Amino acid sequence: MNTDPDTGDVTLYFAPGSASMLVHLALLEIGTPYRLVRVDIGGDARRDPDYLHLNPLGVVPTLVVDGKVLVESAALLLILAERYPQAGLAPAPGGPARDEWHQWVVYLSNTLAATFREWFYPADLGALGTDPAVREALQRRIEAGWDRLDTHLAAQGPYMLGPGFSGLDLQVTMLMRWSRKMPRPATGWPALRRLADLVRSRPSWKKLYELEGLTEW
Ligand SMILES: N[C@@H](CCC(=O)N[C@@H](CS)C(=O)NCC(=O)O)C(=O)O
Repeated sequence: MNTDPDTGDVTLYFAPGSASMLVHLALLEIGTPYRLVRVDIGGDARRDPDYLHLNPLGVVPTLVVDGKVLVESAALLLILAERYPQAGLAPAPGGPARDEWHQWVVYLSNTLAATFREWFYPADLGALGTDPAVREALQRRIEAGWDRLDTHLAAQGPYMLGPGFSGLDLQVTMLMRWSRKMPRPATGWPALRRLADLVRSRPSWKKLYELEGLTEW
């Protein structure tokens, strides 16, 4: 772990380009000070007892807010959007788009992101994980997600909630990025491509690339 000494009362444990990217982007959009701690999810550092104490699954992200340990990237987006309403990551409670906000955050997390987890971590599925038929099924499920999102965006975009940006657009674009080396990357769907271009032109995206040392889309 590398620790940035510039601390705030928000600390994000992250790995470049991983699920922590959503939380990091949200923090950059919010503009609140935060401390960044890099976790080596490929090596032994992931099993660092101090980190496992924070997050028993040893995965990223973990967010510590005022001493409270919080996990699950989509939940962290909901938590941050509620804690910092002025950032406009979510539509206001009671407003017309609030239900859609909840619906999409959960869909993206429990369908698309969960399938990506099995795509990137075949061992989660035991011996079946590397079975070509299973790989193919996972690929098709991810592509079905792009179909669904692209249809939605073509009809109601350019952003997930219509004319205005929200945290959902960060979530979708992070997932799209994960598909870049797949046989059919998400940028092949036109309305998704348009959304990714909008999100990639935001200062938060550019800053994240700088801070996490990312280069390729
Ligand atoms: N559902 C969790 C998934 C977190 C997750 O699987 N993170 C991956 C990186 S994208 C990780 O830490 N992998 C390391 C490992 O499983 O060993 C979330 O969204 O926060």
